[in-house]
Amino acid sequence: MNKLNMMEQTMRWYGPNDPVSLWDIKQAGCSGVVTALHHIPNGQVWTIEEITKRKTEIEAVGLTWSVVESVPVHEGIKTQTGNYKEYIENYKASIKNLSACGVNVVTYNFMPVLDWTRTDLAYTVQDGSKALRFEKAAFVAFDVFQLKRKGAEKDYTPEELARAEARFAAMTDEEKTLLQRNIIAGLPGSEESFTLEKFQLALDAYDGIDANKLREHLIYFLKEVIPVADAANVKMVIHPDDPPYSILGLPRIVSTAADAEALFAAVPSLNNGLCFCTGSFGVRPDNNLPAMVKQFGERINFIHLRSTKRNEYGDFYEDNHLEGDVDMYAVVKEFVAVMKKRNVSIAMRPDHGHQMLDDLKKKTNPGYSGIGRLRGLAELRGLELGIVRGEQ
Ligand code: DNO
Repeated sequence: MNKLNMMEQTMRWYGPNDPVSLWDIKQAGCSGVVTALHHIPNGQVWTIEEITKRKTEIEAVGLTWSVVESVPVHEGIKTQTGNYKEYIENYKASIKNLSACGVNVVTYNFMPVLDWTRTDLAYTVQDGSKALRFEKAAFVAFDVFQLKRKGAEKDYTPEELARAEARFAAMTDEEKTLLQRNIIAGLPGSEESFTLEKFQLALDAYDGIDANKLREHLIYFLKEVIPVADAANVKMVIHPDDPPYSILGLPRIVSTAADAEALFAAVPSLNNGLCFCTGSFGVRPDNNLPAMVKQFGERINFIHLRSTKRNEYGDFYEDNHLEGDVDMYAVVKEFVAVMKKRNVSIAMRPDHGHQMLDDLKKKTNPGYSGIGRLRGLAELRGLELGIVRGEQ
């Protein structure tokens, strides 16, 4: 078997404070780690010294720093305000420094204000494990009754508003506080955390920035940084919006195949690539995931494998990796074909996992407990091996 054409198995590691250790990741069977220098403030340069320190730590247990997730894009770059030109220069310097240290895949996203968003971080599923969930009625309740965003009602149907009102009326004060915290206090990996007042200010910064304008800003950023990535042999991969549609009146521009096409048409270099997150894209029934893998195969340089289960109200929860709405078999089969054609191995990580077994007694990073991800990884590696061997 040609090992080169199999996915490189990795897990995200949040650094020295992560309750899941590098040894845990190694014992899960990974060869690589996905991490970031979370202690460096957004917008500042990642120095060679800091990168080397982290890299040495990872290599000490025999793992590789395969992918950076993420070098965050400062809000100033997204809104093109303040010192954004300086932040772009700093971003370029970080790309060069990462390359000098041999770290050549860099993830980022361009979601305004919030990174990934959920309303419930401990949704108990049928087997007693806990999953992350986005409940539309709770989200609308936050927007309309807690944040009291001006004009929010206009973004929802009368049915959605009625459901949100009933949902909010039935919540205890404790539940209301928790809901607000889940949405704005920052999930692991998000580089921002807000109070309600600061949150409104952050939203206000997008007054007058619609999807077209935001896309212009992203393309401007890409035209600046991709030539640097080209020279440094760094693959930039953008993570899709999660959930993949506009929220809180904010534009979101990496939700569909057409969105991705627009970015690649504007900046054709293959280093302008995609982090293919099945859990994010998969929330939309109009995204055909295997077809998207085929279409963007030459630009996908990092893979997040996860499945969600949606209902008719716009809610979704994170299902087991081989269940839910994502046809994981078809997606992995398409990736096997892509890697064979390109003769490469693309890094993947089991994206999120349920809190289960012994982890239910521990404090874990929502979505990033050890055992749930180990279950996901074990299932996914078996799936891939079955496909590859079946095709021999
Ligand atoms: C959530 C993650 C995201 C992702 C960023 C990439 O679990 O997939 O936070 O890291 O959007 O920049």
